[in-house]
Amino acid sequence: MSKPVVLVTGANGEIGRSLLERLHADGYAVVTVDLTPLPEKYRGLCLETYAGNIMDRYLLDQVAAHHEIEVVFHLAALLSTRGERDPELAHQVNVEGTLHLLRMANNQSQRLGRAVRFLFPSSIAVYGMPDVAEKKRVGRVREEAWNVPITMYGCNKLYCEHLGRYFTNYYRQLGALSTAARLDFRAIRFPGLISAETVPTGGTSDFGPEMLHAAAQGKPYKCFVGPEAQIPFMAMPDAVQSLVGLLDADRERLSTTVYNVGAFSVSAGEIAARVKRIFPKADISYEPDPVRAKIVDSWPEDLDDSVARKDWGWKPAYDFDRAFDDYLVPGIRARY
Ligand code: AKB
Repeated sequence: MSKPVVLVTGANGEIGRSLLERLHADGYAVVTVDLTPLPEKYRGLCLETYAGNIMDRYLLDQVAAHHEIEVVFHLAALLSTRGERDPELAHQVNVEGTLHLLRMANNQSQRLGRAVRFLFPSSIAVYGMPDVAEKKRVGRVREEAWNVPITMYGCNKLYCEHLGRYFTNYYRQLGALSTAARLDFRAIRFPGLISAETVPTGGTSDFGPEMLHAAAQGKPYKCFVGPEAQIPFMAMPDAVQSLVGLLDADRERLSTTVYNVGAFSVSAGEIAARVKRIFPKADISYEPDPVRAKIVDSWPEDLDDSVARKDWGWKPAYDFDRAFDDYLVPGIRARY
């Protein structure tokens, strides 16, 4: 039997690289699209790699024509800080790009006569807490609360969650194709992610991974938020596990299309203290950027992921201690 084909966009990014290793190990045939060519190490894990833009509909049609894609992981996006620097571009990439992928996956579902599963990384950026006092008072947020983002990226992610739900349940509900197979959209709202392999670019939760990677390289780090700024974080293996866990979940067990996933919630100061325990010479100082700090303050302190736990058995393997002791420190020491 041939292996199911999985398309991964943004495969050369932070989540993408770790996900490729997992999909390859799980026996999928992986096809990738990314603006930049994949390094040799990752190309070897793929059936085919395309260097190109998700805004290029011709490229996507070509990819779909050559492969019977059964699963899409649409990871390509402009993150929150980058998005504030160029909001129109963020809208194009994050919303129009996602629309292209949804259209492609839906056409593919009709061609195959069954639902293509479409996995979408959403974010804590869809939430908008009015101020730090309210953020502290609320603590863990549920999916349906505080959906008033203050960044273009957050607005884009929230709208794309709705687009995915629409494509899954209502796409062309009045047309001749109203009974044709539709795609099966599943989204995860990620906290800030920390990887031992890669440093993210253009995000606002980047202070966590940047602090650690700078210290490991003996470089000074000026943190763009104050030590008290707190959001939830997750180690990359848990992020990959959550995507694969949701992919594998039976449709009947899913009560919604969008799920929070949590792991641990820590402040910038707690991360800095932890980093200094490992790298005692780490030179970490604080130079808060008022806008980036405000964005972090608008994100919840923690996520209520009880629906994901109940529906598809989500459970993180890494708390703060284990993330550092068993994953980040060994990985980062091997890397630098
Ligand atoms: C960002 O900082 O933009 C992302 C996110 C929280 O989704 N890492």
